[in-house]
Amino acid sequence: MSLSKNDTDLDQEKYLREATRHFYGIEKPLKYGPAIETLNDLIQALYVEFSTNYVNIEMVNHLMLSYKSNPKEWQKFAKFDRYKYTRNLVDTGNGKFNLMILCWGEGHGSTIHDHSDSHCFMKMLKGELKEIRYAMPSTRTTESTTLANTDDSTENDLERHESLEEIGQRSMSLNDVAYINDNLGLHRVENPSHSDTAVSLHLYCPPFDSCSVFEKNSGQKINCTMTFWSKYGQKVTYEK
Ligand code: CSS
Ligand code: FE2
Repeated sequence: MSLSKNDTDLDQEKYLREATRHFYGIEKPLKYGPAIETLNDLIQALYVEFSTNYVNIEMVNHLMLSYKSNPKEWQKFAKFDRYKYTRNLVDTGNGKFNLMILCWGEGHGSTIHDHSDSHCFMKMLKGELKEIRYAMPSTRTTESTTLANTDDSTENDLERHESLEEIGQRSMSLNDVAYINDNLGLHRVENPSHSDTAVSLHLYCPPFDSCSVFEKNSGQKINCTMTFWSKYGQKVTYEK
C-alpha cells in the first residue's frame, strides 16, 4: 500500500473491498439513473461517484451500462497486438479506479484469473466475448494443515491437484456489461471469433496491477504482474 494514500482513500478502499461480498452486478440500467451520452460523460460521472468514501457501486454499474459504444470516442485507445490481447489505459480515476480498453484479436483469450479483491466491470464496445467462470478453489491447504493434524491424514495438500470447477458461461455482445469479483469466482475471457476482433472497456476498483493466475487442472496459482500496451493512446515501452 502506497504511503501517500490518505485516510479518505483508505476508507474508500476498505468500503469497496467489503462491498465485493454482497454486490452481484445489475443487468439493466437503473430506471432513474443519469443518462450517459459519451465516453467523456462516463468518465466525468465516474469521478463524481468516486469522490465519496461510500461509492454507490450499483450506480457505477448503471453508468457502465448506460454508455453506448461509439468507436469514434474510443478508437484512439484501441491498439491491437498480433499474438495476445492488449490492455490500454484510459484513465486512472485519481487513484480510485482504473479504466482501460482491452483489444482482443481473433481467437485471443486470457488466462484463468482472479481480480485481486476488487470489483471488475467489463463492457463490450465491439464484437463478442465469451466468459467462462470457475469456482474459487477452496483454501483447504491451510485449513487441513492447521485443523486435521491426525495420524491418518496422509493427504499432502500443500500441492493442489484438484481441477477448477466450471460454474458458468456467457456470451457478451455489444454494450453488455459483465460483473465479477473474487467472491463470485474466477474467469477466463476469450474472443471466440476467427474473423472478427473484439474490444471491451474494463473498470477495476480499487485499481490493481497484479492478480493470481490459475492452472485449470491442478488449481494451482501464481501471482502475475499486469502491464499496459498503451497509456492514454501512447504505446508503452518496457525496459528488458
Ligand atoms: N482481468 C483481465 C481481463 S478479463 S476481466 C485483465 O485485466 O487483463
Ligand atoms: Fe478478468
